[in-house]
Amino acid sequence: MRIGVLGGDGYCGWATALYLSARGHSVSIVDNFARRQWDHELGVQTLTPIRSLSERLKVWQELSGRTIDLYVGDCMDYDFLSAYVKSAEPESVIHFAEQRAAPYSMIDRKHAVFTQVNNVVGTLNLLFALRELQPDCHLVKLGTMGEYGTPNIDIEEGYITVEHNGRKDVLPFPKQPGSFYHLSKVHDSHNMMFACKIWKLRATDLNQGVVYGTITDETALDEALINRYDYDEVFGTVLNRFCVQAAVGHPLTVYGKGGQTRGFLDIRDTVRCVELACLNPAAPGECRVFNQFTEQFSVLEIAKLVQAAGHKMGLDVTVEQLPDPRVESEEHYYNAKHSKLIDLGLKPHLLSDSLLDSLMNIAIQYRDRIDTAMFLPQVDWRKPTNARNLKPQGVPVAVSR
Ligand code: NAD
Ligand code: USQ
Repeated sequence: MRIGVLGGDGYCGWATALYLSARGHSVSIVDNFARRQWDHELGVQTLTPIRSLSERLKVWQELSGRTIDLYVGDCMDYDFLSAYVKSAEPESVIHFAEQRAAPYSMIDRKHAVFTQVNNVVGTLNLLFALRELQPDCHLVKLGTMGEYGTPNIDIEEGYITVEHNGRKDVLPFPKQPGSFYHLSKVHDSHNMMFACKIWKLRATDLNQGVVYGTITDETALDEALINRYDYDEVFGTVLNRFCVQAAVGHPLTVYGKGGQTRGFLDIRDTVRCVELACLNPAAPGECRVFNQFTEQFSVLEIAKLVQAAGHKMGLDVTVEQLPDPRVESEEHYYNAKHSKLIDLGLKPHLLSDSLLDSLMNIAIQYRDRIDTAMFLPQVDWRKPTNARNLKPQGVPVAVSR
């Protein structure tokens, strides 16, 4: 299959591009390297020393004999994106290319506006490019479990049957997202549903949970193929952060009561889920939703698992409950359905001690690159952030750290 991976230089996108290429698909990557610039802007870096994309692709070709085509450009630029679709003629396009950190979108007005424009306009451009040039192409779009928020009822996969005043309908599940980033995904979902309805496009919205892990079979082949491992307060996700904190003896930073419950999955399952969606496309006019996670945990449960794994490795791991910088329910009901990908054949990698050990061992291997100043939260949902070097975009600042 000809598959486009938009955002193929990022954490999920890089692992996915290699996985699909290894399975014989003809893969092309689109990326504008915005993510590498955001790292520069925030003064952070991934724990793992990632190489330039051109070097990664060269090494992959040498090792696998397979070529991945690269298109460098911005999804917000319609001329570029439509030229890409025309040239690559993808049968499936996997859209990862968005600003994906909730804290980044909550820094201040500029970052909120940037996040929503980047994400919503990129997806809209893609919908228009597919309609114009490749209407049968299956759009596989990364959404997020955070679109639903934490309602006091079970969460369905995208749609819910509602009975009201004696009438019944199947409607989109109510959305109560918790950041301007998560809101951008809700806006995308609505635009996709509408485009599928009026133009008979085919789309799958993958409402993914929090991803953990860094190693996949392909990225493990050579250090030049190593994937990102973010642990900073803006882009680092909770389990990855806790493993790095444990490795250097920093208290695990549980926000608030720690009862925040989320769906989680191993990055090895991210790549497989995306492949399953591509191999089993939506029908023309269908906008289906899969909840893409394998297990649910509270933040405190995650901290206890990391603490236990650390103790087994002889590490002194403590847990510190910090005031929650976010506005979110710290204790709540949570039961989200997630059977559609299992029905298509997903065999989940469940969170294991060996995975936690390996994440901590990677942290120990690259401990010279760990900056503990990246652990404590600075972005506050309640007010604009002026701390550290998190300044509005485009305003030159002298950084001293
Ligand atoms: P990432 O930041 O590592 O990668 C995103 C990539 O997209 C980057 O390489 C970036 O340069 C590129 N990009 C962003 N905007 C672009 C634009 N306008 N034009 C071209 N390229 C652009 O993020 P990730 O963790 O790989 O996440 C990928 C997708 O999966 C995102 O849409 C995210 O919302 C979703 N997701 C991620 C997680 C997670 O835990 N990482 C969980 C659920 C959903
Ligand atoms: N948290 C802590 N301590 C930390 C970091 C986070 O307690 O040091 C808490 C947060 O307050 C939150 C939970 O852990 O309650 C998850 O936070 P996170 O930063 O791991 O994840 P989140 O902000 O939700 O975003 C990540 C990805 C995003 C994706 C989302 C999936 O960055 O792209 O959409 O996970 S979901 O959470 O299902 O919406």
